[in-house]
Amino acid sequence: MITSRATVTAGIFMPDWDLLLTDTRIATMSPDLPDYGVIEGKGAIAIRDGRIAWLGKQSELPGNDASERRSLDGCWLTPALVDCHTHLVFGGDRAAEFEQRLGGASYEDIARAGGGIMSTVRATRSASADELFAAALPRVEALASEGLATVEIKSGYGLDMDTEIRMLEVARRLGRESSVDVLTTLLAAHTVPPEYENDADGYIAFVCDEILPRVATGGLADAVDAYCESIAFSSSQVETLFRKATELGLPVKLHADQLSDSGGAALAAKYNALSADHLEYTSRVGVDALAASSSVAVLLPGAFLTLSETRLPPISELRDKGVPMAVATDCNPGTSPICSIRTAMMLAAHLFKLTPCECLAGATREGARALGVLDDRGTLEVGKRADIAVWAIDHPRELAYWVGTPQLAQRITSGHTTHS
Ligand code: DI6
Ligand code: FE
Repeated sequence: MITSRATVTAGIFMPDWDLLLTDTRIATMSPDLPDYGVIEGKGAIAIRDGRIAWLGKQSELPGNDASERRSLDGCWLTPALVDCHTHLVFGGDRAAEFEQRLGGASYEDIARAGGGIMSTVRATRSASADELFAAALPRVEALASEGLATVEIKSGYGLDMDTEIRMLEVARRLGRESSVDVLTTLLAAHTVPPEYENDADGYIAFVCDEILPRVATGGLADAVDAYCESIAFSSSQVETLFRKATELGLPVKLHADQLSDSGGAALAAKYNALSADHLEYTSRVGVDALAASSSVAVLLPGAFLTLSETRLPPISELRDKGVPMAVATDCNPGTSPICSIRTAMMLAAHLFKLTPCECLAGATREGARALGVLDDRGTLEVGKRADIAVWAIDHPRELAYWVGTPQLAQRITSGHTTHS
């Protein structure tokens, strides 16, 4: 395919490309092709203005004229990775709780005793924007070093106006000052703060009447999330929040059925949520509701592992019903101290029995779908952002197989090489 900015000199077509990648194998992850969406044989990709201008078999390249031409010696190209669910802006850590849990205390016990999310809330409230930024930047760069170009970051450790805003501003700044594109999510409905003890309804009213409008006006969030659980918010409180978010034009998503079946998946589907996340306790009814919606099931094997969970998300039902499945880190100091999308992919294979192809799709195409940006990235297709990971591997199945090995040869974001 040929796009518009090309010149014809003396009758010869001259594609005017910025970067031409040749001698590659290409796993497009296109939903229109089977499995990895592989282009058979030697492939090439041409980039112009940060977008993919042409891709296909090298033998069919319509021209060779590019400002820079790079031969990749048989490396595989995939879409750059996407992490669609993180809480990576936070103060402090919870290593002491980690020890308590290893000693037998449950996550809920610790939360009810004032620890858990609330302990991170205290540390986050007392941290300045610069401190939060300095702590979070290495986490973003760690993800980038694995071939990632897009990350979602949630608020939810402030639970008051100033700190929720500060977290979202820090997340936006990470997007500006790192090499990763950041999408932000307001998760003020993460848990009930002490100021509203025994008044979850009052807190939801405060979030709806004050925090949400300010966040929407300031353009600080791309979506709104909530934690629907017995230790957090009920379905009807979440519905109140979702109605307000929808009214303000913000898409919603939900932490659903992580610790119990609270009907979260069906609730997410009812509000056309971008995604329903966790899903360990989702029932058949919940799976059917997701299948009838456009919501993505986001699987978070790091939290499953950390909480020593034994109840698996209904993977085969989701697969059989054609619900798209994303894989994400859930990077947070309590239930998933994992800042590695490759580790999340590996865990999804081992713990949830996703195929290596589903793991890669989950951290590329389906992650992008869960963020509402699949039209723009998540697969290698003409017109999409040139967010490309270049791998020194023999087959893309290796990406859910190894962790910690130096397989990433280059990372290209919007056409610029940011890791090589
Ligand atoms: N589910 C999770 O896994 C995280 N939040 C949530 O709602 C945990 C956050 C934490 O424990 O700090
Ligand atoms: Fe989470």
